[in-house]
Amino acid sequence: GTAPAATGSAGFPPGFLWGAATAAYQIEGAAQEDGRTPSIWDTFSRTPGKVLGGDTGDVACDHYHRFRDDVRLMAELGLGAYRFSVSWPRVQPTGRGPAVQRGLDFYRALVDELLEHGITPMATLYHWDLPQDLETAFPSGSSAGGGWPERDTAERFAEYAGIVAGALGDRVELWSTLNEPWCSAFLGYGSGVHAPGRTDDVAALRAAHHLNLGHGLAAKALRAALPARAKIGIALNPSAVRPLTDSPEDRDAQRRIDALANRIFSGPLLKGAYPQDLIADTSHLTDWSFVRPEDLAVIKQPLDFLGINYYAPAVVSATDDPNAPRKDGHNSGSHSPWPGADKVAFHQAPGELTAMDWPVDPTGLTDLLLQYTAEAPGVPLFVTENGAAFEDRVGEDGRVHDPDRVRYLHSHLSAVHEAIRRGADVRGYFLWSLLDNFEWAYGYSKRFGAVYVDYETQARIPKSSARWYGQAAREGVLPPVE
Ligand code: PNW
Repeated sequence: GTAPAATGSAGFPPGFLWGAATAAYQIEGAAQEDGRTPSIWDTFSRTPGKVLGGDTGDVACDHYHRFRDDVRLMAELGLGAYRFSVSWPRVQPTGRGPAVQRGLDFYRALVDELLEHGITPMATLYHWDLPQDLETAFPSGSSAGGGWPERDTAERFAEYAGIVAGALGDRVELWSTLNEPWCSAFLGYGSGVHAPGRTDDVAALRAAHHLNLGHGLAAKALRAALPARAKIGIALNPSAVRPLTDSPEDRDAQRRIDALANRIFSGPLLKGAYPQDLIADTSHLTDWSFVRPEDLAVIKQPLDFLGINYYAPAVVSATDDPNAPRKDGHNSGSHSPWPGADKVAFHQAPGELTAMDWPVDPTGLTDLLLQYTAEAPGVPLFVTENGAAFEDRVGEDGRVHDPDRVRYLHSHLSAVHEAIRRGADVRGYFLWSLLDNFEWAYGYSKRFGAVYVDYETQARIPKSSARWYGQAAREGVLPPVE
């Protein structure tokens, strides 16, 4: 066409945020300091056989003690924004009752340090570290346990949101309630490869609903406690799911996974209803009576932004083989994370693979940004996570050279640019991750950082990708790749 693009061919929109992301349990360490009590991830990682190498987040990147150095490093690299998460058991140890001031003080000090360096903070309230007591010490004494399958957890989450808003509301403008509720529900309670490690299809569906409800209640609590300028959103990990062939069977497999990966969240969040096909697909498991009609209006809070986390697309087909892979390798437990989708097989998408065996395919990111632009008209988007693990090594010269990651970042930022050119309102991008860190069930074996961490010495070594990304952040234009 002849209409001028909103941005130049190389430039990103003015004000575009160039950030990096982390999560509390993955970097902080200090697991038993200043009144913090165990989260479900402390318990899970200390359970033999759950995390590769028996790794835990007890020390992680020791960020709790080194945050000033880490912020200075971000500033030196030229980052404009930083997405971190607040550890619930650090600020409200049992998930109920009074807050711990020392826990809140840590986040106030972190935010002050960011603001002094001109770095915009985005606070995430929940990145998977549920206070263990909310999972175990459930008041009704239900033998199955509490946690996200129970309504009480959504209510507790809103109370905790109000506490954090009270402590940080004068200095943080960007707020995100949940990170990737799909993972919390379906990896935590379905396949069991994440904490708390339960394998119960109905618990997973109940968890998805109570995460949605928790988001809605927390968004209301934030809105009530925060100044009018605050921006409130959620970070999803929608799946760019593609059918293996154009056959009606494979298209139906795609529809089922789209319902369980995407529309189970976007339906209630954006339209105020669960998809009818999802309810039908799972009717042999549950009648969904845990959804109260009044919940739907609570969940459909106005969103100031939607966060999209993207790593790789998925390819699915119909199958009658009960042993067909249920997810592309990386998160397969013995139990499928897709309740009611027994006849769907997952395939490795073509292309180069990262160290997670996830294919490199930036087109899925453009597709998702345009899809959510259509589904949530007028709602600005952020890429709240994107990045890749590769086999990084410190060279003889003491440097870490990671051209694979530079190429990954270049192609995915180009995909964001392409989505903006085609009409998506993308306000920023957060690289996952600032630092190598505790990669959940993979422990420290997978390195996603732009900055290398030597876990013996806690030395931080910016990889070549950190330099490359810092230049992009400073100039607002993608530097060339080797
Ligand atoms: C996201 N999956 O996790 C998280 O938000 C980060 O904490 C994490 O480190 C990062 O992506 C890299 O894994 C995911 O199995 C974990 O589909 C697993 C899946 C998706 C996202």
